[in-house]
Amino acid sequence: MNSAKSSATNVLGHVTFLDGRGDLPMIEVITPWSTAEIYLHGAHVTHFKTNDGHPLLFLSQCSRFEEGQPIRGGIPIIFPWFGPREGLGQHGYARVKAWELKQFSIAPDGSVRVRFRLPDSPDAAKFPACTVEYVVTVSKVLTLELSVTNQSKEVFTYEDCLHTYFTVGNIKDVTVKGLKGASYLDKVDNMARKTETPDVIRIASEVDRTYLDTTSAVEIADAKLGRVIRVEKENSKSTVVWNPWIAKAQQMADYGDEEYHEMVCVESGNVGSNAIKLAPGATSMLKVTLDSSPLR
Ligand code: TA6
Repeated sequence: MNSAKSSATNVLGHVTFLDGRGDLPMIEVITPWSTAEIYLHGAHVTHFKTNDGHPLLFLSQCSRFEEGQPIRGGIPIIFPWFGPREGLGQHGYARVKAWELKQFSIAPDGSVRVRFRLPDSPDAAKFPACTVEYVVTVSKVLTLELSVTNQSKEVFTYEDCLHTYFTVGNIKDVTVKGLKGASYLDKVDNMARKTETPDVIRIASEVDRTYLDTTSAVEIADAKLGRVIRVEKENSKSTVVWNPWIAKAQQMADYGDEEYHEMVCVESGNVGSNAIKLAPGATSMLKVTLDSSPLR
């Protein structure tokens, strides 16, 4: 049972600090338009729902909520590398660290802004010194801003990605639009480089594609839930589309065997050849805005 530790509120917006799943500290946000949940573990947004809509984010029923383990679903923060790295594990260390809550504010209209900072750690010491902050703004839409400042005297080359899991009614009734003409690496075909030719992507098997040099917004049209999810991004040249399908779903202990029917990842960042090369003293910010509207 969640136990409220403290809270702050104004006439329209509310922020409550709770013990979440696994007794990990969690922030519950209520605004006039929406609700959200954010864990300090990984600064991980696990829930966002507008008052008149269906939850936007998929969260596996089998997810772990424990130190050192990533949460399966919501919006994992991938930094400073994407994918596997020799001797260092998968998808960087940011998503399994306890981030520091630096500030939160409730605007007069009731929208809520929460700012986190990634603390130093032995993992971070293997990379050039940097300051990493993450700002989550909850209103009618969900806005995410991941900022990296290079505090070292050398160029810092890193990958970043907001690895967002979206809830869908049935994956077979979903189309993903916005990537036509983009070049991608196909992980289910030995990373073969291909070009997206159809107007929309339909998913009827495992899909794991890293689209490169694309700054386009992406729309997920969901016929069963009757909505379109829009993923807008700034300072992002890569988009990853992933659904594990049957075999991969069965291989993941923290993911239900049948959950592939009800989710799709559309991830926004800068990976591979799009990695960020950050000059000493410079700052780079990845911004993603998530919104949904009725399917016309
Ligand atoms: O973003 C797609 C991907 O790289 C897939 O290949 C799959 O590994 C997925 O990320 C999830 O990775 P994780 O380490 O969270 O199990």
